[in-house]
Amino acid sequence: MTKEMKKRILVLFIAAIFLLVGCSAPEVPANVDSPEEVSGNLEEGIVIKGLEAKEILLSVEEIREIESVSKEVTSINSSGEKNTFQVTGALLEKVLQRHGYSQRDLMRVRFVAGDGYSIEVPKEIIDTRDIILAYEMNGGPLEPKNQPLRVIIPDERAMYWVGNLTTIEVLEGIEKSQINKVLLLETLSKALDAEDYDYYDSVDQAIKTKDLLQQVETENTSETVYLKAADGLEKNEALSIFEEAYIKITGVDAPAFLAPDMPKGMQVKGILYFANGSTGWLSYEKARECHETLNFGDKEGISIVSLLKTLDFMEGESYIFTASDGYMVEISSGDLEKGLLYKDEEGRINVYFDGLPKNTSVRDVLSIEVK
Ligand SMILES: Nc1nc2c(c(=O)[nH]1)N[C@H]1C(S)=C(S)[C@@H](COP(=O)(O)O)O[C@H]1N2
Ligand SMILES: [Mo]
Repeated sequence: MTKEMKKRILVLFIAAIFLLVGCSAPEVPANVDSPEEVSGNLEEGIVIKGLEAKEILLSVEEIREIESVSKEVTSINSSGEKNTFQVTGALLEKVLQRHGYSQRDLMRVRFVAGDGYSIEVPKEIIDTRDIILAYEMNGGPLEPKNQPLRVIIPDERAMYWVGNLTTIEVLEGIEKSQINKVLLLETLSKALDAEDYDYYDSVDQAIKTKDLLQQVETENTSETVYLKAADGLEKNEALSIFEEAYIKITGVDAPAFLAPDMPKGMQVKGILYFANGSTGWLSYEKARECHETLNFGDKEGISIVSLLKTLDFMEGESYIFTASDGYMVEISSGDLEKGLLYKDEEGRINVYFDGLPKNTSVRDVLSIEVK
């Protein structure tokens, strides 16, 4: 068997596995074969998954036959800049209506591209915006990288404008579970192996997301990871994508969610926290940027109460603070407002309760949990 044949069989095998488990399309390794050879007819159309037991296949031709809309549309980029385009395409609503559905019935949708890019569109957008499957832009064909169809959601961020569309995944609605345990990324990182990670011109340190996720018992996990950046960006990422990536913990943009082969637009910089199931992972450094400073004597940090509010943390009668060495303290909810999370000269993150006995201070806090 030639090397080329082996490669080809490997690619087909990987594609078959992903089709079987029905998770979102993986990025095809750039150095193997081109995506067209793997997805075959997908190049000429799209697949809608999750609406019916069977996938709905739609050719671009069929989409072009649907009543078209031509509109001037505006996108917003990450720095708030606006760009205007003229687009022509079909409304997703019309496409869905042909199959007896309506956009408003959908809870969550994930658009998946052939180049490995994908993004989930939140319910608020599904409920309020037109979603156009565009095949023309500014009076001509789409740029080659965006063909054959590009999702256009007028007045929304360009990150939702998925080009090179291959799959529309209709996802089940989820009840966002409340966080009842939060781990401090900075403390946790010290106990985990970090790898060198090339980031533009520097070599930073990154931890496998799997190693972070493994810190909790897996019972309460969900198939989605929620990420919130310090600048306000919120995102849901598929667990299958999240767990194959890294959290870069040093250098510019840290903490950042990324992977060497992940499209840039899917990376999340300056993470405040992320959550899976009822567990959250928090960056103290970013929380410090997002909260007012609280001072007790010479200690300066953030209020535990306001931090837990930011996380929309579950309320309880008492809370357990655990240190990296296993030391544990239980604090009743009435005393929580006396709590300060701060960083000491040695870079450790500690909790201090003003006016409570000294043994309630926890050095090198690893987690906070509702009892
Ligand atoms: N297929 C695909 N679509 C994509 C992306 C991508 O990497 N691949 N990036 C998204 C992001 S994050 C942005 S900001 C815009 C960039 O659009 P532009 O390349 O037209 O400027 O496309 C979005 N759609
Ligand atoms: Mo982007």
